Amino acid sequence: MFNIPKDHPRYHSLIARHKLEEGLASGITTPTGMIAHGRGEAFDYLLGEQTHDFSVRACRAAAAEILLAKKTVISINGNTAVLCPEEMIALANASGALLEVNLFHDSKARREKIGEHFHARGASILGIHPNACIEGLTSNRANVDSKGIFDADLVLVSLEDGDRTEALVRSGKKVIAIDLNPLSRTPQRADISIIDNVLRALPEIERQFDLCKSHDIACLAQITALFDNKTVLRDAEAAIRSPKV
Ligand code: PTJ
Repeated sequence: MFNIPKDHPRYHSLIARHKLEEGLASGITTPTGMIAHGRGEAFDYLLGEQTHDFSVRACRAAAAEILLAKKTVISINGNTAVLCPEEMIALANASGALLEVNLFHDSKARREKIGEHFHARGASILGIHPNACIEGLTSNRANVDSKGIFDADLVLVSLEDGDRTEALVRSGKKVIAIDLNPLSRTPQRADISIIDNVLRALPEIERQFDLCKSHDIACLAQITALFDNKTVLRDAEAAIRSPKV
């Protein structure tokens, strides 16, 4: 697809850049999404572009929460739509979670393009015609689907701004956040913060879901009760401050 040799040491990183370039050209990704990605790349570099134990712990707790939740929604934005549609669809199919588009730089045209992008991969998504509102949130991210995020008790967000995470938590929902920056407001406010690249985190949640799905409710509840998000954030910051690169 892209002319990058598979043995190139930065193969995955270059593929991700090209996907975003295509997403920008097709109108799915917003121009500022490129800046957000660049910031993420810098943190990923310091993390050695690998999944750490603090991410695995958070993915395990996330899987347990999904199994305990009544309705989980995976939120899609213009970056994740092009970076990892297959990974989001795979997790939704494995776990029964719903997919919903939710954009900061919102437009009907972008929502529809993202809907088509998922439709072409055999998945239907909510949020194309938002008809409900998250209270106390002034950005476009307040516009949600009454059958999706509005009604969910658990929402998985990635590459987010902190405002919506705060508003979702205030409205009584649990939030799982995937973000490479442990100092960002989103992981600081979320219930479960996965400090990892969304491309690695989604398959890891799916792997943990597979391991946890035979557990009974008491065991799942114990996993979530023992999970400590503050320790995850502290461990992630320590790893970034002492990079092994
Ligand atoms: O498509 P839209 O209109 O909804 O807009 C999406 C963006 C990403 C532009 C919007 O949500 C935004 O401006 O995000 P921020 O506030 O820049 O936050 C993005 C966060 O995601 C930062 O903390 C980055 O470090 C982090 N990040 C970037 N790339 C990745 C990432 N985290 C995980 N995996 C990545 N690949």
